[in-house]
Amino acid sequence: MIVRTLAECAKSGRKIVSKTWDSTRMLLKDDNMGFSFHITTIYANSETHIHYQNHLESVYCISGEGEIETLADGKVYPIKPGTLYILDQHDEHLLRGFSEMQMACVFNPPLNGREVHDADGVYPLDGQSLD
Ligand code: 9YT
Repeated sequence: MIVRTLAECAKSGRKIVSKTWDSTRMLLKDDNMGFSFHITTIYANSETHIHYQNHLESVYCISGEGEIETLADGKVYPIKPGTLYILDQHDEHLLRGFSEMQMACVFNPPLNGREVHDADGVYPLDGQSLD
């Protein structure tokens, strides 16, 4: 069994900081679970363009308020504590944080560790690992 805390993970190099978010990757590919698990902070008053063409992701909002817009149809869905959104179609989207949002995220296939979005909002499949 593996036990980790968010504080330990954040201190041990698992926290990746981007322009509009940071994410502590608590469970990664090398744990061999078939998915990765991250605690992500979306910054207040931010907009992030995301398109996970190589991954499926589900995101649960723990705290904060925002919205997600799917670009294919222009639909906008509010996000508040208790909301889970499921990107089952590799949906290209804009994620907006009105206040700071704490999110729990699961990725399949799992991330390696150091991935950040490229110019198209994509993570590569062969991202760099933490070590
Ligand atoms: C919600 C979302 O996708 N935010 C971007 C960061 C991502 N969750 C990650 O890499 O952990």
